[in-house]
Amino acid sequence: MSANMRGLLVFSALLVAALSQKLFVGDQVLRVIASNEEQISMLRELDGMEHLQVDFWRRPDKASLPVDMHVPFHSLQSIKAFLEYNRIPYSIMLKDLQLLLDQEQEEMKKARMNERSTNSFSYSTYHTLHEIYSWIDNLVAEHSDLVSKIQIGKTYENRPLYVLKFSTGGTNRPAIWIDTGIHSREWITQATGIWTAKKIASDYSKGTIVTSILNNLDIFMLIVTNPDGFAYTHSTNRMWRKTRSINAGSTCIGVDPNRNWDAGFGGPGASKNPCSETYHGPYPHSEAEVKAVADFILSHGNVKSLLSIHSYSQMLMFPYGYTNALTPDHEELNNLAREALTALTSLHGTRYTYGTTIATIYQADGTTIDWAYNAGIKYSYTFELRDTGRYGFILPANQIIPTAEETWLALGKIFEHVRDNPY
Ligand code: 0X9
Ligand code: ZN
Repeated sequence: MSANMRGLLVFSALLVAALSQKLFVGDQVLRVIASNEEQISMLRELDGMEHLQVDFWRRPDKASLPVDMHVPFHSLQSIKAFLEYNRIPYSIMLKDLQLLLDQEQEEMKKARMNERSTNSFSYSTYHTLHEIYSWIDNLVAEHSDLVSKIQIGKTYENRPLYVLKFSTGGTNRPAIWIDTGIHSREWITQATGIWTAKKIASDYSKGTIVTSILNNLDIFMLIVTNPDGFAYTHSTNRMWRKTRSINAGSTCIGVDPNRNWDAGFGGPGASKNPCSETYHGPYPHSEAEVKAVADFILSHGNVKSLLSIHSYSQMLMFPYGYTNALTPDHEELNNLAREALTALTSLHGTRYTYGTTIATIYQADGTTIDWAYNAGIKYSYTFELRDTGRYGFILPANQIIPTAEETWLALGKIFEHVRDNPY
């Protein structure tokens, strides 16, 4: 092939990418350390300012906690000038977001192969919605005595929402609910969900803790909780977080599905601005995805634990996020979190912080676990998986298995506690 032709091919490959995928060439992620409340409020004012397009990877809350912001190339100069002028210290966490995304794409391409059974599936790769949905069908076919698929509703764009049910019988046994990927760009969470589901299915017959768990409890897993957003992260914008619903009176798309629940809805730990990444939506459960989960859980009526998996920050949190008030179960939830994390850390030394959402990360209103707790589901936790910011949402695929393995140890402690403490 001539050099000319090769050049043309490279050029057209770039063109194809440019036509569909949003590019992040020269975009940076800055880690900002505000030193007082005034600086925190200045950072907050950047949220949802449409021309700057600052995307908070970790939101401003208390001074001294780092704030991570993804700044597009076109506003990098003004943001840096703004920070320097106001003497807000920062460091560059990611120098060029697109370089990382290119690497991620390369790795996904390399791994394409035979995925016709859940044994040949590549658990150390990220996958598309289509691939995950066929993997779900394979898992159900291979373990039809244990695993079934339930469609609990449809998304805004009419995609099916599929829940995996792990059950060895009984009628409406007490249950554990796990959702991953409610924020679509948190790819490590769906990948961890896939590994976990396979682990549950293949461990059952081996006489492990899974056996005793499933002899007492059912497990429900919603691996792609936000399919519209997830499809969009693959087709168009890798950094998409929200749903894909249209907002009346705004050109900005989507609602934050982790601000849309009926628990402290609309408070200051969410945004009223449809252009913000934490927009709470017009009313509680306005999002089809949120409503489908809430309706399913309420109609089930016997869910005892809800585990909602996010990334990143390495945190394990429990209610509340919308108020500083402690729940009556605070001690028990706190002790169980500590025990779960001791197990998690024992595998690879990964360190987590834990506590209530509001004390650990920031005030967040209308979140899944606060709704669940108020609905009577005592053991409600949110995980923020790896890492603490080196790669943030673009966690390299070679960390999927170690992340899933360590998380599994924490999940096991929670499962056992739920099994041994019926209520
Ligand atoms: O802001 C959020 O929604 C969560 N962080 S994330 O980076 N994954 O977006 C933290 C909120 C705490 N989550 C729950 N209480 N469910
Ligand atoms: Zn999240």
